[in-house]
Amino acid sequence: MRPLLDRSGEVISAAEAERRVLMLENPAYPGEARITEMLYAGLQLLLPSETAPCHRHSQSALRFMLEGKGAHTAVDGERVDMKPFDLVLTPAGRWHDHGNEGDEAVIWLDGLDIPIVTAFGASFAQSAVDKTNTPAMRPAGTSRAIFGENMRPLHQPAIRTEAYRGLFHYPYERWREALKSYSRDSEFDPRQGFAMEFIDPQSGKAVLPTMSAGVRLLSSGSSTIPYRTTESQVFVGVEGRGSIRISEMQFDIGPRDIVAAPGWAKRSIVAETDLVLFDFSDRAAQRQLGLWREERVDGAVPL
Ligand code: 1HN
Repeated sequence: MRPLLDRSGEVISAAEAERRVLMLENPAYPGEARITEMLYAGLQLLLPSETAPCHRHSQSALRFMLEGKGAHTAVDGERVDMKPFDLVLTPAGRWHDHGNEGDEAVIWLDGLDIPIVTAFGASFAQSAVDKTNTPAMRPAGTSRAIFGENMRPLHQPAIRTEAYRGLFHYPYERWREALKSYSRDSEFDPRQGFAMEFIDPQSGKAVLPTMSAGVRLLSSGSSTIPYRTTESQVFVGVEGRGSIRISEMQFDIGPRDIVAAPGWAKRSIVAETDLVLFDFSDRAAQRQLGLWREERVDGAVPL
């Protein structure tokens, strides 16, 4: 994808595009901007001094940073600096904009629930009136400082009427430390590896109403057994090398490579070296609708 992204930076500016994103379209759904049945993914490029103007929409989004320094995202006017392999959320209905004040090109993966929102006919979007970026409404890092310590305020204001209050930045250095400690302290899950899910600390549930996100570690030489679930997943390589087998196909994966698995396809992972992967999926949406299933150990389909 890298040469195509470089080329996109030459042919269109972020301002012209609103968002300069190469959509990762699954050839099974031509023209539909889907990477799986119910997920959208794209690669967004922001060049030095570019901004992506402020807007909001009924789709929820997550950003998984891939490369470059100096970019930020603001959610309802609170900025976070985005570093490689940080997870940043822009929940449905929240104003958000991006900027790159550094001197390097910045690239991240956008994961959105567009096909889900489209299926329900519930798509809405709005530009900020003056198209300028949201003013800084509270100091950078406020949300992490409040919600990043396993605490939540007793007083919970009506969430739609005020600026977003919740965790929306999960830095690489913090989640990597958690994953390391978990893997040292726990038994290897033969179907998932050492896998952890990001949560919304206020509810203990998935980070977004429609999308779940997580990370996993497989140590060098280890592998998982074929496993299937109704959720579709988009995997992103973070550290190390290995491969992901989906049904009868095998894909190599290394840092920043992206592999998509459709729902109910068998997945297994092989780690050639210590392998760290990020993934996001539609598990949260399926759980809310009572649809999520996984194959039982005996191979039976649970209804
Ligand atoms: C969007 O708002 C972003 O905010 C990226 O960076 C990709 C694709 C479709 C609809 C909205 C962004 C998007 C998007």
